[in-house]
Amino acid sequence: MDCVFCKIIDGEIPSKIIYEDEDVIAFDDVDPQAPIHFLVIPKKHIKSLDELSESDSSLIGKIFLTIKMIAREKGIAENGYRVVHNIGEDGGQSVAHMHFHVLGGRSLQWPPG
Ligand code: DGP
Repeated sequence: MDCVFCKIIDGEIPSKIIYEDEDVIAFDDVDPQAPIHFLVIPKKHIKSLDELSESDSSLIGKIFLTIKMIAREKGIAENGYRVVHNIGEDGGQSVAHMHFHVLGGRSLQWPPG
């Protein structure tokens, strides 16, 4: 499958991996939009949450617990941070493998563009 994030999972494309287990992987975004900007993704190729099924519910829980763990490790939990999941064309999704952006380390503006 021609998926850039599957290639990161397989080690075909190098990345700065922060955390990895049998189900999820987290790595720094190549185009950071904040002092801390990493992505948490499932190893299973799922396009977005729009394609989730009941059997993925524990996987989603694991992704969010991974976000919490890394945010604490990186020291952004106290001041706060943002989790973003872009879905489809209007959502601004450019990589068709479900990923959660985690942004922190500065005050973030709202609303997004
Ligand atoms: P989105 O627009 O929500 O689909 O975000 C995709 C993000 O993925 C974007 O912030 C840049 C990041 N990205 C794309 N290709 C690579 C890559 O090869 N390595 C890393 N580390 N990040 C990538």
